[in-house]
Amino acid sequence: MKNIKHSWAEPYKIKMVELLKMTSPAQRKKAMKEAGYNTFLLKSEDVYIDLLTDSGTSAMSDRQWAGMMMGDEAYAGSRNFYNLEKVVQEIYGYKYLIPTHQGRGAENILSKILIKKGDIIPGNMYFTTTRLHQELAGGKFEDIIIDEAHDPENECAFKGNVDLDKLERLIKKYGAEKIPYVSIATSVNMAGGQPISMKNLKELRALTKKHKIRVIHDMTRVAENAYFIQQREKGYANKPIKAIVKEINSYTDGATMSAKKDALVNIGGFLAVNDWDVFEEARNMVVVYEGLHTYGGLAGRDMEAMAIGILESVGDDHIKARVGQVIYLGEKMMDYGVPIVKPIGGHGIFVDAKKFLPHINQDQFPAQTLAAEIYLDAGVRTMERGVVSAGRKANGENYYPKLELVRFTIPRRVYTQAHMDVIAESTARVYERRNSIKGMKMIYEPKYLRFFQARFEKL
Ligand code: PLI
Repeated sequence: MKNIKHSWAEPYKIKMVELLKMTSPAQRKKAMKEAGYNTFLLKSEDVYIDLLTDSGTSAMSDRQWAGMMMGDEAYAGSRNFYNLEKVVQEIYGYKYLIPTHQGRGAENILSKILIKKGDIIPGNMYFTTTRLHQELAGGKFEDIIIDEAHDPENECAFKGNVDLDKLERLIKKYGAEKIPYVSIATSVNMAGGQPISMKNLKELRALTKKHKIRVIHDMTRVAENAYFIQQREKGYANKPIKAIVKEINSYTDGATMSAKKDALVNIGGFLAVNDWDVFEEARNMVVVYEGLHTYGGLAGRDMEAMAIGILESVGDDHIKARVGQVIYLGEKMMDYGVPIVKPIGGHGIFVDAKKFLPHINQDQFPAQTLAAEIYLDAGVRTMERGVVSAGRKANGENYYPKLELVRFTIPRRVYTQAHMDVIAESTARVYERRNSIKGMKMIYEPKYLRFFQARFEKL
């Protein structure tokens, strides 16, 4: 009896379903060609299992939908804003809240307020929209994540950690006055959903305090990070996710949030800060870019759904099943020999396209190619996270990231274990015929965030 394992299961049952459309290989071939071999340009109707992103794609609960009906759509002072403000203060521990339409709305406002031309913004790996807003505000991003994060095979438990020596070197080189804040993400997206440890956060806080530098937290996937701290870090095994989330935030001065991920809503985000002066400026600026400070581009009902979603997102059972499903898929892929980023991250499986397609060099877009091939096999939509996503430097040169990945992002509470089986099997089939796959060339490139709209042709 001792050896019978305790499996996790979803802490919910299904009340409503959305029917999926199956496609034929010929339909997929046509759709992919029309989409310029960019999975972002596929019509969702042509997709069977959609793993493009976990952003805005989660299933809301009956309580969240009930909350939508309680929307107070007053232009100013909506009841739902005050509910959300209370939840942000109680669950996340930040003092002042500015709602925004989504995460990048908060990044825009924060970057404009804190960054001056010529400033340096160190961070634990770039994120596409975050870095772009820092650059548009006149700043330069510097990567200070530990080297292990750039190695898909390295099994370090906290690959999202900051290398404090790298940060100290930047402070010495540029001076603390040139560094408006350290940009810190929990569950580092581009590294494969890798967590930062509490110990590292505490050390970062101590170092930045000494130099009077703020720490700004991209808390888009903070609950998933908290789960890894609970599972892996000494002293946290018996702490609830809620307490861990609050402790993480306590080492930072403010946060930008895309509530479309952890917080289980289809739209919404916010900026939250502890500093009154920054809040005052943000409250002023939000009126220009988003909407009044008590709605920031959202409907009252959206804010209510977000408030309820935040409460659900820090439930221990919720997060165990959420990350459990991701780990289930990752282990299946590894059983088939598919090369993935290890350890398995919190929001998806990141397939190592350099290892999968070693015969395609980075100028021929191995990850973009692989994402197209995965779709062609069974209609599973994934996304490139490699040289296309990395974009170009200010001088026009391509960034060449070490990581060339295809992201299989799992929406929360949407797909079943059987879907995970289908995904792993489809990927294994593509892996079997990997030697016959050829690279691509880019035939259209937009100026900003090119991965969204670029078009390709097969070589
Ligand atoms: O998509 P937004 O504007 O709500 O959020 C931007 C954003 C900020 N930070 C991080 C870590 C993100 O992952 C993020 C958005 N991510 C998307 C859309 C994704 O597919 O991962």
